[in-house]
Amino acid sequence: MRYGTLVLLGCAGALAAQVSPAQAVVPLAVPAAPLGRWTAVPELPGMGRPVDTAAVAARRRALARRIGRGLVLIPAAHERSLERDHAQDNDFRQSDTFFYFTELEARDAWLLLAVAPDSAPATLFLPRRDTVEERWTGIQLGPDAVARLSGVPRVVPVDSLAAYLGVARSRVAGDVYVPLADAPADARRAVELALPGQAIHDAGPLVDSLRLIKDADELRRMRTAIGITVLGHIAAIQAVRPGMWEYQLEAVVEGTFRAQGADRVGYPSFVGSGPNAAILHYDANRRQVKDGELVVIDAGAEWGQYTADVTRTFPVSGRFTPRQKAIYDLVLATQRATFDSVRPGVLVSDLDRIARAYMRAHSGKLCGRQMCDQTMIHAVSHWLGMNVHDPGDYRTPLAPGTVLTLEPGIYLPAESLGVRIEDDVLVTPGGGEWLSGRAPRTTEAIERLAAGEPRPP
Ligand SMILES: [Mn+2]
Repeated sequence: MRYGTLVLLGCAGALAAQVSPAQAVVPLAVPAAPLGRWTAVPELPGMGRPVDTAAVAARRRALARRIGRGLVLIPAAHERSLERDHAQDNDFRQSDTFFYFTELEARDAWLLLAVAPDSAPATLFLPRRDTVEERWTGIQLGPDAVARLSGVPRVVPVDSLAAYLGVARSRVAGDVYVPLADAPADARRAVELALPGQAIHDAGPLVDSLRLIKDADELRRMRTAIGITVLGHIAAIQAVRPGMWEYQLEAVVEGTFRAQGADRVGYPSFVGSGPNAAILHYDANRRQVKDGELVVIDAGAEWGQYTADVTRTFPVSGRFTPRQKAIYDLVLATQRATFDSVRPGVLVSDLDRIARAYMRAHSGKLCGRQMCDQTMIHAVSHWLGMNVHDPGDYRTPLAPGTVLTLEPGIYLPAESLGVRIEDDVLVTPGGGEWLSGRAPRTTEAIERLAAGEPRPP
């Protein structure tokens, strides 16, 4: 993607004071009226979660380095509508891009980065607190709390955003970046109205490329989400009995997620038994599980905006049949062979090829006339992060800090049999690290867990 020539932006008011003195910045007069004043509403101490201010500042600097010069505008998410959207368990989830650069869960906010070659001061634009609304939905993050949490000292009311941008536009012609795919539908229009005729570039690919390498704070969040997820899978393996309903297993998994502090599920939980185990994205979860069948559970908790993506397959009876174990062990060995190839420099397409080659070489007559890899109609891996299918160019070689899934499967609908094993793997300098390895993975470990025996450490 080409970004063309980037021209310096203007910086408004106190924003300009944050730009290095070496920069030739035209001071911009911001109209007084639209700025207004915050209403003096007391803020609850400790509102919002702690922000790793050093991490988010480093991410903003990394984006600024990629851009060189320009204005970056990143909108927060809107509240969802209970009537018009499928809000389900939450009526708000922050935009991933806004969260990446702020770690704030403020709604309807904007982040502005005024990017010059050696500085990129940030300004947060925040909705005014609405004390009437707060009686319905709770105390909102106000400017003091946001400045304290975020480490961004410049917090101004969002209704002054257009004035800020308009003044900048009147003084300096500069290109503007907005993460178009990860922005509310009306965000582009808002920028166009504030800056008529302004070329708007998509910041998405740049942001996505940064998000591919997880920093220490992101990995802490992912380890938390994955740790919670492992407990949910363990609880389901312990709970399953013939005659249960798939939704009851779903309740065990998701109940454990919530009991352990998950914010929500990272994606709809898949609980497929018997014939449903061979359907890839079955999430109705309405069937009664029967003795002798396998259950596939693909479920991940979200914590702190980051999600896990883990799949376990286990027998309703607590014991694998020889046939189920044979299929299971080929999937498991395929996953191990693929994991052994994880290291910096490798491509996801290499892993897919390695998985399929291994499965094919060891198929024998296990899957009848076809080779077992022919039943694996999905990719063996994808990026993981804030989104279960995290964005990012799949031509990017693995590097330390990349997190991806490894999820081979064999699906035999004619036998009402499906097996998928999915784990989350961190790429390290020397190879890979199983992040979800504490969820039992061998047939022996699963049978021990189902039998109520303590798991080996
Ligand atoms: Mn997956």
